[in-house]
Amino acid sequence: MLIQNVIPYIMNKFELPTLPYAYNALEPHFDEETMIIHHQRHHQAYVDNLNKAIETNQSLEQIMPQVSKLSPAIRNNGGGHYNHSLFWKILSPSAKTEPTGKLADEINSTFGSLDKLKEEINKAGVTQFGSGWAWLYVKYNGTIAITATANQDNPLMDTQLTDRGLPILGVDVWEHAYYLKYRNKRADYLDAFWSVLDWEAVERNYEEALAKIK
Ligand code: MN3
Repeated sequence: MLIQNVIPYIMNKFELPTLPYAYNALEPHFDEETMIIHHQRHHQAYVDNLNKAIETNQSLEQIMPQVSKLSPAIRNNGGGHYNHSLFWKILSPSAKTEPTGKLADEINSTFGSLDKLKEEINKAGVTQFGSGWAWLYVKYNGTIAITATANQDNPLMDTQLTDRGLPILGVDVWEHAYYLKYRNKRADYLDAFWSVLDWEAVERNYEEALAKIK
């Protein structure tokens, strides 16, 4: 009996990351109940279903760029695990509210201002039809850009015909991310997102992305 309990555990390569803050830490912007369900049920389900579908020992970063050759279950659940892991890491109850340094300069030269960037990401999120994500990502030429993807796709995936690169900021616009508190008002949820987005984490992602494409 024991071995049957041990083997599935060993085969579970991917694990739900622990949140670096309490479920109620992002109140009142992101409510506790949504955070609990989003993390413990939605993200956990992506992890569990990815573990059932996975056939390789590769990392998520290795899987994403060749996802077109793999099963839809790996695309959907691998994307779900990757996207949510990034999402939790860029949120914080003590969020740094503005970027500084090189990323701030890049945002100003690309979009004109931080407010303009927020406007563009909000627009990408609101106009994404159905479920998906809005992204700020680093293109392989080192510039930054905004896009939106459907379902659990992301700019790393080779299923993306355009807008490919390394995500540094992602905002979940699936209804499960906001419906309990914001009902059908996705725009209000996107406005609230900026209050809990930690620009320090985005800056770290930006530096890491630049180092990877060098
Ligand atoms: Mn989600």
